[in-house]
Amino acid sequence: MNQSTQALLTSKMSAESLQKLMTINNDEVTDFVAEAITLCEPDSVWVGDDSDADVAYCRQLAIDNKEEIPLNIEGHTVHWDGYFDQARKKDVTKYLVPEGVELDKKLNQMVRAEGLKEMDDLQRGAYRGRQMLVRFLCLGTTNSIFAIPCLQITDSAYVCHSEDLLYRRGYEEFKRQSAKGDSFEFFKFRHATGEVDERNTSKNYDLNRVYMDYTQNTTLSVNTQYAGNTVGLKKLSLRLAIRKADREGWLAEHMFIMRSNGPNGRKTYLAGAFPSACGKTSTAMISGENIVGDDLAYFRVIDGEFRAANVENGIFGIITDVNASDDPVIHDVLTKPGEVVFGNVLVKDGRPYWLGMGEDIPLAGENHCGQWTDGMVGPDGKPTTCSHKNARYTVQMRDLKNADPAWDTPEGLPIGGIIYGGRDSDTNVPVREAYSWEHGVCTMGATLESETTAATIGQEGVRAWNVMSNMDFLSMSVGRYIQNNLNFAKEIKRPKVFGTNYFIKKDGKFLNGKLDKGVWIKWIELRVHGDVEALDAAYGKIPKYEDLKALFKQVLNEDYTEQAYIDQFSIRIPKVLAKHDRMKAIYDTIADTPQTWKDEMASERARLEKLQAEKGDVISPFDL
Ligand code: GTP
Ligand code: SPV
Ligand code: MN
Repeated sequence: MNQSTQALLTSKMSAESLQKLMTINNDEVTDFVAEAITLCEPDSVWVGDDSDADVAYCRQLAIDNKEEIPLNIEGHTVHWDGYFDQARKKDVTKYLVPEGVELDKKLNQMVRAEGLKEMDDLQRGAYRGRQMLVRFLCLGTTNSIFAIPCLQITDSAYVCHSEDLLYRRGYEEFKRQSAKGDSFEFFKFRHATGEVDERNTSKNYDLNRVYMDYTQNTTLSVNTQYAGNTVGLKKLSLRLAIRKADREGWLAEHMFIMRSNGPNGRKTYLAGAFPSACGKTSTAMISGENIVGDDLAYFRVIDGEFRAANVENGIFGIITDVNASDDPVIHDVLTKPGEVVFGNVLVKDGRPYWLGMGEDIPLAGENHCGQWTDGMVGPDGKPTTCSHKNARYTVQMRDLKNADPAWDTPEGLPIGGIIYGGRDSDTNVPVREAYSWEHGVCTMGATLESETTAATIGQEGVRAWNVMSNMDFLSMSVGRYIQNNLNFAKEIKRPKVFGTNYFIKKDGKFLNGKLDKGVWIKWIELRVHGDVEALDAAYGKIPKYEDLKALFKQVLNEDYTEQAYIDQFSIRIPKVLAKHDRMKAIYDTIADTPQTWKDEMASERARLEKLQAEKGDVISPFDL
């Protein structure tokens, strides 16, 4: 370290903080810290390690700073994001690309030098009068093949506190990797709160920016509080991880991982990709099954096996509709003492309330609008609700009673099935199985469509293509990403692939209850092991009536009628073909669409057209 850097660090931090930084002894770390000090001009700098005392410091600071307000129950706090900052904002989220480079026409990108200049201007002096916090964390289990060390710089204690709940501590990991001598790869995040109002929400939200400088494994964000834009290890890191995985031959996915419990104590691990707010947490939390992770999964081949690890250490989950009968485990955590951060719920007399909680909700209180009363119109002229639809909670895995005891295994868990699902009101059956890995990846993963939700800003309910539910986080060309998925399991025993749709409707009403997914998962578990037969529906294999009837009885103690089966599992060939047309139109514009994708789609179309010629447009599953 040169003398001026040394002088800069010494002038801003305590001897203790400096010592922590020096112990890591890595120039890239020191430079990133020094650069942030020079640019953002904090009053002081605090460096944290893995000690409980440092974790407690951030937690308390979030309360002292009023970024989190304590609630009545011990350990519970609420955090506010601004009215316009309730979700990820896609139009200001961009990749910074070197001049002349194009990642993919479908990705939001800008010239790196321009983006860096804009970000520097927005973050310059942003820490004045504030403390800069430096934290070391880890994606995946530390000291494992999945581990990616991460360095977070921010002036938000809420960001640090969230990361302490959601990720593994990483200071010792940095020390360990640093001690090996060679430089090692880690991710770096610099977030600046920017100017805030009395509720600690950004005044200059129109200047919210989230930029990925992937050439430096760095992300930069400013003028936002919503965790999806600020917590570096969540979606910001996913965008970097997808590129790292591409370089190293593994996969970084927007997926839950769960253990489904089969007959005779059999344990089957499943992973599933559903776009934001389409059921990952709800699936991983199904009663009687066990959660491994609910949002981010890394896949690696280890000793010839397809293995998956939860990248995270907690859940940043949607609170809407969480209630005692549908989600007993989460509901329990949210109503008992223990560490919980609520975001953008309604608070009245120190108690949180939210949409779909199954209780009477006060007609006034404090929420994402500020002081709120029922019937109030928001600053955008739109009607408001008691809590935001994308209101969330943050909790740790260790507090979940249904966490699989093996969830944190350093070598990950063996995957038997992969599931792709989206919000689809009129096309796909609730569950079907692909004929092969290639068929599944191409016709279920790469063609995933979903109706947009409140997890991103913009109109809801618009059908949008969302490849593997990773479209928002894709940081390279679509064709290459699909090819990587195809290649990944080439040489090994492949998981079976399934497509689900929890959201099929008839006459505007959902055909399934929220708990029905428990039945689809049990059917998937049985199919992974070939325990039940299935019917060929030309675009995959679907369950037989008698198997579902038995499973509905076993899982939900419900009688599943033939009519329900017909309504849910009829093959709507014109709708499926229309989807083929939409996909063809998209993939025709992609230069590097894999040949396998074209072949799989062409043979599926031929099978569907043949079935249509034989049996008509809409085919009852009893006629297959
Ligand atoms: P992210 O955290 O944004 O990645 O979302 P997620 O995929 O984990 O979604 P989550 O499971 O939290 O579900 C989001 C919303 O979908 C919740 O408000 C649920 O009530 C609703 N939902 C989940 N499953 C079902 C279902 O089977 N049917 C219906 N109609 N709604 C569901
Ligand atoms: C999602 O939007 O997919 C989430 C929440 O899981 S966040 O990424 O934090 O916005
Ligand atoms: Mn997500």
